[in-house]
Amino acid sequence: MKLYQTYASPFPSRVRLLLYAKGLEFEVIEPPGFGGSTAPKGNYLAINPIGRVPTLVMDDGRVLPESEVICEFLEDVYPRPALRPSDPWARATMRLLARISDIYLVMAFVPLFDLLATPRAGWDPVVIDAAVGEIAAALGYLEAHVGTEGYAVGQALTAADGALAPMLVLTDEWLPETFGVASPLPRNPRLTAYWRAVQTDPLVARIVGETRDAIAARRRARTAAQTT
Ligand SMILES: N[C@@H](CCC(=O)N[C@@H](CS)C(=O)NCC(=O)O)C(=O)O
Repeated sequence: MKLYQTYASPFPSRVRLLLYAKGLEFEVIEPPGFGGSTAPKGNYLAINPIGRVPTLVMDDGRVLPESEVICEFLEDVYPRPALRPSDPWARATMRLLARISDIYLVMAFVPLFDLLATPRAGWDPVVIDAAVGEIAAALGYLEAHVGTEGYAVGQALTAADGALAPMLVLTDEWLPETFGVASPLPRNPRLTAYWRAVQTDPLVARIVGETRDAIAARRRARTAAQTT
């Protein structure tokens, strides 16, 4: 299997969590034109015309984009260890948390990602404040459903943890470091307790560490570009 992806991106990270958990071997390919690079995406668009990461390519050449669909596929084909609860309510909660993250939390970050492509001096505080407000609202939606027993759902790792953990790195670390604003996470006691607890899971810690390292590398690259 090949996974086209970048380490700083939240969507591929949730797929890596499943691949790690299930002990599957895969080759990582980082396509051009991501992470602030203006390089053309080139041949990658022939593999995934959507032009986003991740994309899973099977050994027989079959291509599967979209992180949620990839995770469901991996769960169907490699059911052990299970990262999808068997109880229907727990399973629905897992999907709900991932969906809230994708639709509300990730989308709230988009105006901030867009600012990164522009000089810092021109960053509009109104845009930043509005985005932080949307992020805070999305955290409130997660707060209403996140688990209280150490994981997003119940007492075991599920795909929802792969959706939430990289987004909480962005929320609690990248957002304050990049824009000089307070993290809105502490206003949500359940989510805060979840975030502290889930990082003790070694597989979550692995994708969190990879996300942090990739964000730091991008920050160094951006700083170097601005000072040259
Ligand atoms: N719905 C897609 C979203 C994937 C997505 O938006 N990925 C971002 C990176 S996290 C991306 O590729 N953005 C386009 C770009 O960076 O050029 C999924 O779940 O896989």
